[in-house]
Amino acid sequence: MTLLIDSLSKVYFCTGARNHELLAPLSKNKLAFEYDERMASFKALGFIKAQEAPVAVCTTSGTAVAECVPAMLEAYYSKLPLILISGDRPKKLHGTGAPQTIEHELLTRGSRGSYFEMDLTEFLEFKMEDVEYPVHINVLIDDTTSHDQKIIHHKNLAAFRDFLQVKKSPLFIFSHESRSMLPLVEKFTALKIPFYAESMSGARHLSSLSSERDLVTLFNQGAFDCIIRIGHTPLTKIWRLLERNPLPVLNFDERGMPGLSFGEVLTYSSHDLLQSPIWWETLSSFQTSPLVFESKDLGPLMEKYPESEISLMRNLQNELKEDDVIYLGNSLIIRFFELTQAKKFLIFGNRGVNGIDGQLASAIGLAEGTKKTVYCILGDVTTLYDLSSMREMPGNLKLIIMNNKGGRIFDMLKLDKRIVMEHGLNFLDISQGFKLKYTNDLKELDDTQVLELFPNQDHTARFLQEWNS
Ligand SMILES: Cc1ncc(C[n+]2csc(CCOP(=O)(O)OP(=O)(O)O)c2C)c(N)n1
Repeated sequence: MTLLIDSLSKVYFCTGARNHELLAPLSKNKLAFEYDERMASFKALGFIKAQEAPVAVCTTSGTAVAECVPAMLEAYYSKLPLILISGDRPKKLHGTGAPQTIEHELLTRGSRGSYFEMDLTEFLEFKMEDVEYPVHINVLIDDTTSHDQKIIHHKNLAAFRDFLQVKKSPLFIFSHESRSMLPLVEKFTALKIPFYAESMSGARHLSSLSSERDLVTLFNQGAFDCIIRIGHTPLTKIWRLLERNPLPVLNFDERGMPGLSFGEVLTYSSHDLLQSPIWWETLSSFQTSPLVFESKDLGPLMEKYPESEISLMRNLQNELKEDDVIYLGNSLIIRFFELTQAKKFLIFGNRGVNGIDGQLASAIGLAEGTKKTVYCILGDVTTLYDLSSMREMPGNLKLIIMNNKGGRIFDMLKLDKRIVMEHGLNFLDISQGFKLKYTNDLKELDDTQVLELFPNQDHTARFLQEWNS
């Protein structure tokens, strides 16, 4: 019996970071690269019909797996040999709210004949014996280090007082919640305690740490002796670093989730904290010294690399007004927006499990629910994923596409070039086909419905290299 990784008539490989480790072993088969899992899994069904042989679709974690369920259902009721291979996060992160971590096993119940869960080594040796099609193989890929820290749930704010009692230099992070966190952060600023507020918190403009770069530098220098996170699972890189270099973490999370494999949790929202005397008393009696560090300024690099994606994002923000409603997509979009944000905006996005699916549709719903203009900023791959939503865009929605010609987050993560899915497409014809007014000139933003910007990849790469050095 041959190994699964050698025996497939075709693999539709859907791009993602979590399943990236599966790319090299699956490369012995005929490969097709895809970004849309729903489409890829239906293509697999067609290929099965033509070849009468098993075909696999390989996906990253999160909603990417859910997108394969329609094709799995069709395969189940048609008895077709479809194989869904999903890359997953390690078991210790399941149920914690860690980024892009959901219960894959639950998703294919009712649409599969067999289910297997295994680690990477077992996957490399897996032989398809006694399986009922369609099959779901979930591969747990562990890139964390092991430590003996635990998850502790507390019931009341006395735990906050106890936690802070022995700490000298905490880092406060305000991430995001189902509502704006601005009221809490506004009051917090008066305490003069250093903090980092992400864009999605609604209070980015107040953040005492102005860039994630400063935050990471300080973290790596050991400037913090603990992290206090308010809101849902943060976007910042610090959060991923913590899984490898654990510090004591206290979370105020309205969902009651640690977002990591360890940490203390209090099920409180920012609204609860705003009204809690213990929270304010504990903070006002806390002595902290100001952080001493040299903050780097973006200005000179923006002048030097005016066509970088970061510079284009800042130019775009200059055109927007305070309190404008912004919808942010993945992946560099939200990072570069946060990097360059100085104004107060009302910011929305889908940060629960970070899927790139349905982003334009969510922005359309947002626009349908408000009288204000919604500025939806998406990457090109994210826009391509949701093209049918362009058919009917409300008049108060402006779609701004940052077309860097592929999923450039994977370039930044230094992953296999093939999963960037570099392309030369633009959105002119499709916009006009849907009768949407199109421009690629930022100055015409007021008078258009689709604005497409084309960053210069070389400028972006050099900018980031110098910024991070
Ligand atoms: C449904 C789903 N499939 C796959 C992914 C993995 N993924 C994260 S970012 C990304 C590419 C996004 O590309 P683009 O929209 O062009 O933004 P850029 O990376 O260039 O900023 C992909 C495929 C995901 N998050 N969600």
